[in-house]
Amino acid sequence: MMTKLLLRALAGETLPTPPIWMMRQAGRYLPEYRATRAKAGDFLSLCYNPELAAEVTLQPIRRFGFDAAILFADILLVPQALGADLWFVTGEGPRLSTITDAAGVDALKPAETVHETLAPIYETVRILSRELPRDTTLIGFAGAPWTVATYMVAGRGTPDQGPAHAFKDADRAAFTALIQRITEATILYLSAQIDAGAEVVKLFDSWAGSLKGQDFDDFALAPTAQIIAALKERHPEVPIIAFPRQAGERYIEFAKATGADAVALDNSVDADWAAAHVQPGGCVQGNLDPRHMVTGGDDLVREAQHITRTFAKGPHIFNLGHGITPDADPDNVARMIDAVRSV
Ligand code: 1CP
Repeated sequence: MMTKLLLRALAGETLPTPPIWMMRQAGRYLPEYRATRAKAGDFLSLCYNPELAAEVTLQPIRRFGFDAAILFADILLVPQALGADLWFVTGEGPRLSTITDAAGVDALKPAETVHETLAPIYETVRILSRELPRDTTLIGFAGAPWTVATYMVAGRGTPDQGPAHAFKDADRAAFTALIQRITEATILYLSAQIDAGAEVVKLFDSWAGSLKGQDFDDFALAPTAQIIAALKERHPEVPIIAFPRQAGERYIEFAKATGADAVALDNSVDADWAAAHVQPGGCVQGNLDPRHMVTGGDDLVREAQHITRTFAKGPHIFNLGHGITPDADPDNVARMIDAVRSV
């Protein structure tokens, strides 16, 4: 019998208490994470060190008893595996070599070679699938192609994804080839995570909200649907969560159009609207504003319980609408979990 709460919600079951986990639950707001990271050296060394990456994945499980653990890695490891240079500037964020034209896309490595770089990540997954508590579900992940492409084109995070839009508008065929290369690499990467023991996978399309109309169809929906179809063919039993952040109205069609088992709602989405229009299409995840993890208090409890009650009539996974921030107070995380479980 299937007992893990996260898997039951993803199978469409309406539960008395939703499973809970949190985006970026392993991270800088936790003193034990900061200590392990200091031991690893820099962020990328931590990602590629299976023992230490497994350790930081387990830290929030030990401290809070979440229903799911998410593999510790980063969406930008796939560009690196495809041949991009990647480094992290302390206090600023990731930097990559840029790709701005067809020649840059052609120079990328073939998708089949990504395992050479990503093998340590599969080892992290294997360690976790041995060491996690029996009731905790292991989530693997990757960035969705559009979001990954925005970093590969600009070489960094951008407020409006301007460089990726400029490339797409200047040479749609070359940009489509870039999306296709990332799509193929992502299928191989996620499939290997599943072979290593990931029980669920999630696709992070953090910048989906800047795509409109046909661009949303071509670069958010279509590649996500292609990845999901390929994974379902190889691993029909593994549920997939899609996170088309800031997709707005387009959340309504997203699960059906892509084959995702659940959609993760960002915190700009009104819970009552999503319960009426998105949840009838399947399981939803979300969507507490991460700022409550900083400010706490009665507002945190009220809002966490409002979300829990609003989604109680259908399958729901409690989560934040985006990642927890480094200035969050760990005590507020415990308060949030108590609030949800006492509804
Ligand atoms: O200094 C540090 O220790 C690094 C901070 C950090 C962490 C903890 C980065 C750099 N990545 C991560 C881990 C991470 N990233 C996980 C691990 C699992 C967990 O959730 O606990 C996951 C799932 C991600 C995914 C990720 N990386 C996304 C998608 C989700 C989102 O937040 O929108 C994105 C956009 C990235 C890129 C990235 N990596 C790191 C940073 C600071 C960024 C954002 C850069 C930017 O846009 O400027």
